[in-house]
Amino acid sequence: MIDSNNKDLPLIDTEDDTVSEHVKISRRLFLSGSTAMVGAVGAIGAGLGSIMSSPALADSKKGAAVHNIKPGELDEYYGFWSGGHSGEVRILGLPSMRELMRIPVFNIDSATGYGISNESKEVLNHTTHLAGDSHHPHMSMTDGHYDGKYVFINDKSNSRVARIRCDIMKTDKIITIPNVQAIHGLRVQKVPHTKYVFANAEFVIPHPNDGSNMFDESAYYTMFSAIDAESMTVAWQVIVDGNLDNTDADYTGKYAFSTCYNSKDEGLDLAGTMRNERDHLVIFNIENIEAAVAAGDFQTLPGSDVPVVNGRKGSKLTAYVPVPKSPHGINTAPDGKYCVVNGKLSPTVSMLEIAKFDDLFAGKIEPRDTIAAEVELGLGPLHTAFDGRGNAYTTLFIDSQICKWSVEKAIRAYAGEDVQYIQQKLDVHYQPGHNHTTMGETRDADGKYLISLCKFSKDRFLPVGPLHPENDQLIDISGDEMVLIHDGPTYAEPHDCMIVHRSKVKPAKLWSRDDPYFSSTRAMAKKDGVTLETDNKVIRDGNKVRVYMTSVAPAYGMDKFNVKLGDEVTVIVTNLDMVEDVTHGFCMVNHGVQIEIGPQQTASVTFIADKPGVQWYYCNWFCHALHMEMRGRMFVEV
Ligand code: CUK
Ligand code: CUA
Repeated sequence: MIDSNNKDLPLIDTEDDTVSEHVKISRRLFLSGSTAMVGAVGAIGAGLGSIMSSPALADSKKGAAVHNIKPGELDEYYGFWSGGHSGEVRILGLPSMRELMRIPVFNIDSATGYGISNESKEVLNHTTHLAGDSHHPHMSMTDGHYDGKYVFINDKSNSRVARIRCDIMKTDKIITIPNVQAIHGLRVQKVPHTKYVFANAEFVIPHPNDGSNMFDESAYYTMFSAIDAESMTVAWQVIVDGNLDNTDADYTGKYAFSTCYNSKDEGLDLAGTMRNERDHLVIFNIENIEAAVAAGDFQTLPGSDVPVVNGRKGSKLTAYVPVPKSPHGINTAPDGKYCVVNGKLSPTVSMLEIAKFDDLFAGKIEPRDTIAAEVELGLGPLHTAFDGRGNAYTTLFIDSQICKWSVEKAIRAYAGEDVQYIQQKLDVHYQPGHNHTTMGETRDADGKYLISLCKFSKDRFLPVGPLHPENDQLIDISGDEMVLIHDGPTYAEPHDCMIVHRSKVKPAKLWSRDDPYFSSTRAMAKKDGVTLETDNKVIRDGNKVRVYMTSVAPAYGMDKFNVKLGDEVTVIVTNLDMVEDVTHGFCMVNHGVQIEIGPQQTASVTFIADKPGVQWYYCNWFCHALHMEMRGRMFVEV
């Protein structure tokens, strides 16, 4: 998002006393506030008169895509939504926009016991923070197609990357990226398969960051990281010049690229980061980087053994292509020919021809020779999506519009031909960041729907207090003309989403009894001589008590057990139900203990028995007509 640069700038005219009357705020008023913001940012609105009006398409054909999915019918697509600073990931069905599931990732979740159960604490590495700022969910790929295996997501606020297993739809690994602060841009290697997850760290910090050189800004830098997708360890890091923002990869497997602002390192304040007329796209040559690491041409930094290579300007591992002002989104077209850099503080997007990158690294051409087109679209271009039919869709944050444009015509216009490359501008409500087409980040872009993730909903929904939902709008792009078909309120800024055809995802209906998610718990039971599937037993080990029980709706295998005041109690529940959708819970009243136990799952939770007497526990997931009766007593002896 535009976070670090524009957060202090007013988006609405607060002097106007009609502003507080929520439902009366007109789009016109909203936009006049935005215009003030343009002025504050700088003279970026100049010379745009010719493209500010929407070219109407007299003979346009509207698409036939629908939003309405009848009760009992299933959606065609899974949408994986970032939960922004809620720290979670959400699954929506498209086109209905129904929310299907929430996956806690960096946050605590009392419904599933994520952050409470021992298994989830292991995922969270026991020490990491139960807060997060998730931005970019991306599914693993094979040969440029989604493979339905994992979804990866970053946490900007605690510099982490998480992996979600798409069979159980649970977070199974989280790592903290060393040597950097604020992991923002994240994408996967598309070809030949997702060996690496690429992650940008946004903020520059001094090295070493031990307090010895805080004020020496020449010692500041940030890094690009490649994470091994299977082992979830950092394979290597690349030092760059400037601040990294977003990233994407190509369809050959050779290159990844990141938008990079403040690349002359001119400033750490708002004015400084916006000073350059041109910033950069940094291209990472994966083969060259791997070769440098293999040859031992790297350093390590204190506290980590990750190989760190030098990719500053002039290095053969990277190339810096100058592009207009504070580029933000970077998006590879599904045909693999171009990547589009979105100017943010410039009305332009730049298209780079990926086939020329080999020559660039061979020194045969200059960086700017890779530019296939650089065209003006409107104010505040942030992200671009593709329909697989040669059209691109760019969000215009300041204009509150989606601009649909022809890739081929943009190239011709840039070459000097008098051709209108803008096909249509559609008002969205309001201030869009990312936008996404169905399957549009893969070779399989099918051009059916476009999602516009709008940062402000303003007057679009019933007011719910000073905090408003965002507005995720569904747009039919199956015809020649974009048609807005649904407003979807969402909570806490989903920066990004991705839309996957349902044929690509095969979630499990029951847990597998040997699922690695609870392998540590199984190992503990084995040590205790307990068979999880049959035993109901209390094991005492000093002041540690392990209570093993089964559950079959509507009863726990044990409706009472005894402990002593002050014991550390671990309750391990194995759900023997084989019926899809019969999930049990375990909640110990007054102890902050709540966990989910899905069908055929084992889950455990540890707490201190710090209250004497009778302590009731009960099942908190509705499982049976006698669900309310699924309960028991812990007797705490003094
Ligand atoms: S970012 Cu928020 S609108 Cu974090 Cu992908 Cu562009
Ligand atoms: Cu078991 Cu409700």
